[in-house]
Amino acid sequence: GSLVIATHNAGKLKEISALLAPYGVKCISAGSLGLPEPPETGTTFVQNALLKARAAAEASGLPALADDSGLSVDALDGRPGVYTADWAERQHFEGEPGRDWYMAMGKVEGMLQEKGADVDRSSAFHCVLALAWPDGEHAVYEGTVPGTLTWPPRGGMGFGYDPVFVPKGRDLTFAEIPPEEKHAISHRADAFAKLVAEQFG
Ligand code: ITT
Repeated sequence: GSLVIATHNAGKLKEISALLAPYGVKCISAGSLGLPEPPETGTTFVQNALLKARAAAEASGLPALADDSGLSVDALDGRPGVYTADWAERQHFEGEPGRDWYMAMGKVEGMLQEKGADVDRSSAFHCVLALAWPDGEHAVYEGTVPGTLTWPPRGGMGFGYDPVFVPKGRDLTFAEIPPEEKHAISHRADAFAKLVAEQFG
């Protein structure tokens, strides 16, 4: 059937469409339906993912999938966390690729460097995928990938904070790893595997 992808982030939309491709689901973007973006008033990834999925399911009358994700830096007590997009001033990844994300990555790096040269650079990406149906039914799936932050940014693939995130066990950043490989290990892939096992298994 059809599924509304309740995101206005082009990078996420591309990844979610690729992850769903093998399952014969017709993806309709929230943007193409002109759905408004609800304010992300939650304080957790789960709350924000559910809020976005429910709003899209109600407005469209179709099942909807939302993704709330972000980067948690150990030495910064988990920040930026649910505020990861806000740190880039909520500019979306269109028109001027990299510009606002560069600023946000620099803000994280600046805060890390203030902690000293031997600061712990451990970090993790988190992703919550929420499915909501027009009748109010819903389901959530959580995924994570551990890694470390590097500076300066490296690589031109992916989106958002990918150029500064080195997944555990690798030397390359997410922006230097081809999409197929990122999709095998990412926080989004981890959450997606759980969704697939339950919904398409
Ligand atoms: P929607 O709410 O419309 O989906 P958003 O960009 O506002 O888009 P979030 O509130 O979930 O989404 O913010 C998550 C941010 O975390 C996102 O904008 C990226 O900067 C970052 N992020 C999430 N997943 C990422 C990934 O796989 N690679 C790099 N950065 C990622």
